[in-house]
Amino acid sequence: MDKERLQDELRIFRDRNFLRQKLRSSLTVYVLLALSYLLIVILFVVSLSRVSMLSSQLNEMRKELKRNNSSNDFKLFPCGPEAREWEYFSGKCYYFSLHATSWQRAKELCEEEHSFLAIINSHAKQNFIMYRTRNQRFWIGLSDRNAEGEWKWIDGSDSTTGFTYWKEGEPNNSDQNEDCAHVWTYGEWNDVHCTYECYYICEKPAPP
Ligand code: MFU
Ligand code: CA
Repeated sequence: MDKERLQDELRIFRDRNFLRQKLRSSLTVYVLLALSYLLIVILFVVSLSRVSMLSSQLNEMRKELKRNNSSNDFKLFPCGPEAREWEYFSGKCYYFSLHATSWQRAKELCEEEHSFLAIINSHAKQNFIMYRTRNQRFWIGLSDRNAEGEWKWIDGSDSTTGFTYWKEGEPNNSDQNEDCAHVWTYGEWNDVHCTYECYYICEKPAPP
């Protein structure tokens, strides 16, 4: 009788022990799992921050490169590396249009680009424009549309007192209706009707 009880108790003890051990081992597994999750999260956060650090460094390098490039390009393109259709000459920037239009429209198109129809006030400038226009008709900022025979530059300055380069026999106000000036063969100036369609030259100061 006593022996049986003893065996029973022994079995219960063994069972309990078994349970305790099982509990302990599964606890260890959970703790290990939690630790590895934690480790993964930490690794993830660390690598994320590293990646974002590297990408911001890369961005800085890119910006620096761009700054260097564009400051170098300013040597080649004094009118701005982003505005290469503007040509530099003696402190000014010039745009030679690719389309022909009326004098008034040309004036407006230059103004839309913060510039004005070219004013030719020196031999050097006249030569530059002659080489560049190659006998094609290009509007310049000269007209007598306010008072017949009083040729004025677009900035209001009188043209008769300064530099002129009229073709021989011009301005002739042909048909009594020629109030706008353009450069023509060998860059010489002629007056034509303002609605005639010519290419045009815009001018503006070069950026500092
Ligand atoms: C000349 C110019 C006119 C016009 C005509 C075709 O007149 O003065 O402005 O261009 O040639 C004969
Ligand atoms: Ca004429």
